[in-house]
Amino acid sequence: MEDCIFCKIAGGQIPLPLIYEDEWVVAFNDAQPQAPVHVLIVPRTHHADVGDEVSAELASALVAAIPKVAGIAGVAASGYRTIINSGADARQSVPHLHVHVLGGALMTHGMVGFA
Ligand code: DGP
Repeated sequence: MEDCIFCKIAGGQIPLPLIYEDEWVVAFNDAQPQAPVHVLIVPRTHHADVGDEVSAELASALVAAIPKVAGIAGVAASGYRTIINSGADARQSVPHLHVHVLGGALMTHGMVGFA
């Protein structure tokens, strides 16, 4: 999709070092990391959020990429959290479906903070 930053990264128009890539997704470091490890897994095709229709193959590939990325990032054994933000209350800032993979340090018990 034109003017979508993640489409441009996934399509190579904005070159970034990729941590992982396959037929369905690319993964790269978040530009504003919120953990020692903070990787984004992004479908190559444009979907606004997790409520947008995706094929079973893409859904499967997106989930399958999570442990692969965690392994490459070195947090598979220590543990990691995955987050998919959707919409305004979740403060989704890039309207292209993506999975955050966060880890590298012990997290607090609470999963969310409210404004
Ligand atoms: P979300 O709030 O779930 O939409 O998260 C979007 C994330 O994307 C946010 O943590 C910052 C990151 N981000 C936005 N633009 C870029 C970019 O151009 N490059 C990279 N590496 N990350 C980006």
